[in-house]
Amino acid sequence: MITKINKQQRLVVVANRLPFTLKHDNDEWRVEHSTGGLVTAMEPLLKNSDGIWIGWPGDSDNLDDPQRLKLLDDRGRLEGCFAVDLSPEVSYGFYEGYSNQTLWPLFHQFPSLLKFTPEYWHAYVEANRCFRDMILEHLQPDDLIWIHDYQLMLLPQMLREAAPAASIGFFLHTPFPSSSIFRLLPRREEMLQGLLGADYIAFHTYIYQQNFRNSVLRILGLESRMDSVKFGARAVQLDALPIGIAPDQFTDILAHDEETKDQLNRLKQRFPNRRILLGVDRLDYTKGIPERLRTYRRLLTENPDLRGQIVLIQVAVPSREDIPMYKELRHEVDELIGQIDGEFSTPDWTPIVYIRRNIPRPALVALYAAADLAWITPLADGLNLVAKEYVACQKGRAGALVLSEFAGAASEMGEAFLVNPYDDERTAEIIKSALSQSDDERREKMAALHKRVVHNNVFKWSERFLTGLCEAATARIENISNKPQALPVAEIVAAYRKSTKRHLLLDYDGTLVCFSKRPQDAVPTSDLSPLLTRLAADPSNSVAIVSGRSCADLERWLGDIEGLWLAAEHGAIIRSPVTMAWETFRENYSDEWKERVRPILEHFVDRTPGSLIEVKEFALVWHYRMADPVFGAWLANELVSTLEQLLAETELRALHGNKIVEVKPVWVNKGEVLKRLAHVAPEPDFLLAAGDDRTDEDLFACMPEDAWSMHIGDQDSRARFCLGNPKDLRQLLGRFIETNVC
Ligand code: ADQ
Repeated sequence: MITKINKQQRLVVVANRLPFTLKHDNDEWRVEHSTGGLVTAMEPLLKNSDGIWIGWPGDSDNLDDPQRLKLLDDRGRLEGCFAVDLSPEVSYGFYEGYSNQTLWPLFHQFPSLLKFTPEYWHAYVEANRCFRDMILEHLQPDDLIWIHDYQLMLLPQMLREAAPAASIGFFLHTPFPSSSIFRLLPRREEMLQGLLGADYIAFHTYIYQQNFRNSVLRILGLESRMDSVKFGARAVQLDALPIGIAPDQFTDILAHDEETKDQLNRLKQRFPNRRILLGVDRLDYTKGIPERLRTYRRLLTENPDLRGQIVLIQVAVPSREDIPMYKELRHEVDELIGQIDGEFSTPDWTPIVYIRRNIPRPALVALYAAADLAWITPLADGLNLVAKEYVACQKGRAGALVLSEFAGAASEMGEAFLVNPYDDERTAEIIKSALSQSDDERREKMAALHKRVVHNNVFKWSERFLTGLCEAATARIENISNKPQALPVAEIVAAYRKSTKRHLLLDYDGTLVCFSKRPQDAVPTSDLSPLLTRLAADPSNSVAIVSGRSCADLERWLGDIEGLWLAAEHGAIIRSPVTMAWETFRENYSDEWKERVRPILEHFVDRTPGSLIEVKEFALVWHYRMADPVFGAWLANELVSTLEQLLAETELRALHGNKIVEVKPVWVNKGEVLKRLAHVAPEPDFLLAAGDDRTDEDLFACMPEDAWSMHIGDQDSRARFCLGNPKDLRQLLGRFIETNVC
């Protein structure tokens, strides 16, 4: 199903950079327009929806200069571009610091280059806050917010807190690394939680999406489906959506621009009978430029016949030059090129032409069209647009695309010559064989690539993203209307006060007290026993603790409270405050089934380090909270299906709960406790049940429609109402007693 984007909705693009940079020279301020892929994709969308763009203008000095402010003000009014100003300290720590010395190396699998200082982190948080504030200043109710890239990963959750109803999408342009790399990141939990504020998160490739799911599981303990992850009450949709280019912007230049035609001719004249190999990159260590140069040296060393026959044109645009690593890279590249040119040059041939600057689009297009082979071998790259730009300019031509298998683009460009850039020997062989293939063979591959690049263009990409975002935001809104409503506290207190025959059924863990890492540590809080004592002492009340715990636990913690009903093991066994004896509903219950089931669970314990069996009177439970989460969940599914076959046509059921698989008779059900109380004290005029987990849903399902069923926490539930946490519930119970007293 394709949801059409509502034309009334305005698009708010949020990216680290605005589509222009502010420049200050000779006491004059001016704007320099950017022409990257993002600008190309977003500009038509913004025009169509009267949208706005929020970003950093690229300068941090003289922020209050009136001429500068006037210029920015004009951009806001006339073009809908609003600048987030950052002080020099914040912008350095945010951009050069945490973004580009912590996140960038780690996301590109260079953990040894990761640098972290708490000051960088604080600047990153502060910058994300500044972006949030600017968005809030301009936000309108139906806006679609599209946040871009790794610099703004905290922003979705910051916005969600400030504007809970906002439609928020996030696209990551870099790779998302495997969880074993991601876990090295200082402040990794905050980063994942920050992202999960979005309704919709998209990556370039399916692998990055799976890496993200894995990190969310291993670091936050959240299980997910292939395309969504549950975060609190919301489902966050996930997608793999490789960005495209605007092919016409390249082919039109090639077909009509005189300067381009001229440059193409000049290139042919300059290199007659020589094959052109082309590298185009930002000067970044992820792009694999030194590795490429070393491979080129090997190619020339091992193939003397190629000398004089080929030339490598390497275009590299300097970037992030305030970071020491980038300066070192520049020197390394300069040095390698000097060595290779020195070693192989002849009076009429230089093996490498090195252009270290940004070149205008017409010149770039001429190079793409002239190149016999594009050598695009990043060591890691989110996608790589250069590969697609080259293909766009090779329509009907016989160029060869040599592409690193570590560029995200490789997953869509199977007809390319795929290489591992770390293996210079094999890469050199593949380059040689690509050059020696017939034109027809190469043309055929290029035609297939070209078709896909044209089809999966940047406009399709943005349309798919916005469709995904709209669907995710709509699903969230529909979901909210089916959810329990916030408990009307004054109303329930008044109802309690008016009533004379009350039933209160309260779960224990996660409802009256918070969870602890070890179950034995979840002891009652100091206020709980006095509270329950006073509630149970009221002759109008029947108060029952309805828990999955054993009789022994409940007795140890709450057994001395007079008048309190205790229901252990999900209501399978109940202690009446009158007889003080534990009773079960079933007579003639036999637990000989445990002998059949237990060996199966033991087999799974043997296979799963960290898992264990808990033996209860009415249940056997396999716990895997301490096991590897992926392996544990996988085996849990296998265990449930094994048990389902074994237990078919018996009164036993296997349930996959929160890091557990529990086997118990089907009649063991918290709803039974309700019947039991009704038997002892029929027709209550105030009925309350509070719980937080799946087993409490059985109880909620048995409650009359007008009863006070309440879910503790904000997840989905059959309960009518929800309440924040155990402390809120204890406070509510406290208010019952006060009102009763006065
Ligand atoms: P980048 O790391 O910048 O982008 P890439 O996708 O290759 O990498 O885009 C580079 C762009 O700069 C291309 O459009 C190219 O034409 C241009 N360019 C490069 N060198 C140039 C030069 N010397 N002169 C002029 N133009 C030059 C990030 C991620 C990528 C992801 C993109 C888009 O790192 O993996 O593909 O975003 O999501």
